[in-house]
Amino acid sequence: MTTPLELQSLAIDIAREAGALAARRRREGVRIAATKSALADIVTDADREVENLIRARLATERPGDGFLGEESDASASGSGITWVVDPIDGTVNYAYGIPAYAVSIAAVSGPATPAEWSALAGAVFNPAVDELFTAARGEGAELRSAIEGDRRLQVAEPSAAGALIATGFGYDPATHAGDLARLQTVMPLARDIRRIGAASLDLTGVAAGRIDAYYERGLHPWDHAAGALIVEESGGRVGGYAGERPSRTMTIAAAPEFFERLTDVVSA
Ligand code: LIP
Repeated sequence: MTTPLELQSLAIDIAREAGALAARRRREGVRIAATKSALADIVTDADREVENLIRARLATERPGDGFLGEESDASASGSGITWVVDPIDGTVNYAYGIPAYAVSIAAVSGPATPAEWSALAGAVFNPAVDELFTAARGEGAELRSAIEGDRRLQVAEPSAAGALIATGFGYDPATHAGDLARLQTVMPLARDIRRIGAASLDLTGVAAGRIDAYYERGLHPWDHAAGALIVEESGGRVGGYAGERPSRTMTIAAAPEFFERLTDVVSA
């Protein structure tokens, strides 16, 4: 039986190789290959190329595992392990040249749905700033950063000044009114709001104590699979509406006490 630490090691190795490819293609110039759910929901040639690299590496290293990625068809697992992959999370940032995008790779066991899976290992790598966030179930989480060095990750409860809260808005303009109304209900808890544009970096920001909390409606499984494990292994909580697992309906992450307060407000 492969251990979480062994799965983490493979996730790290592949995330770094995939991140180097994404950064190289960014330097060469990014081409929008297509739009998906809305005009603003873009996919670049690099998204597809990076996912192909990740998929090929996993097929070689772990041929019996399943795959659930943003840009290609899912494949069922024969081993009980499925890899949940966002090749370039923060695609719009990537296309605009904003250095806030990440390769997000998670290994989960059980059914390949956020409501049922058990995340075992995760790696979120932002090649633009050479920052790697990782976790293995039961082994804690860490940051390996060219900016601030290496450290174990630990969430933090907000100060009396209020919480620094990150959120996001979907690609479909029809969802913006509801998202803005929800933001109005959250603002009394906040000292300020951040909109980073990559769910995996929002989640790892919570794990690192760089932001106090994150919530967003409309995420896909690959957006939160790795980052959610990294938050949990940093002592934080991740969920959906009150008592639910994170899902497309809602994803919430924070330190334990504030998680309860924010979930109550978001769920009201
Ligand atoms: C993005 C998320 C972000 C969300 C965007 C989009 P993508 O994922 O990371 O948090 O606000 O709408 O879903 O499309 O860049 O992989």
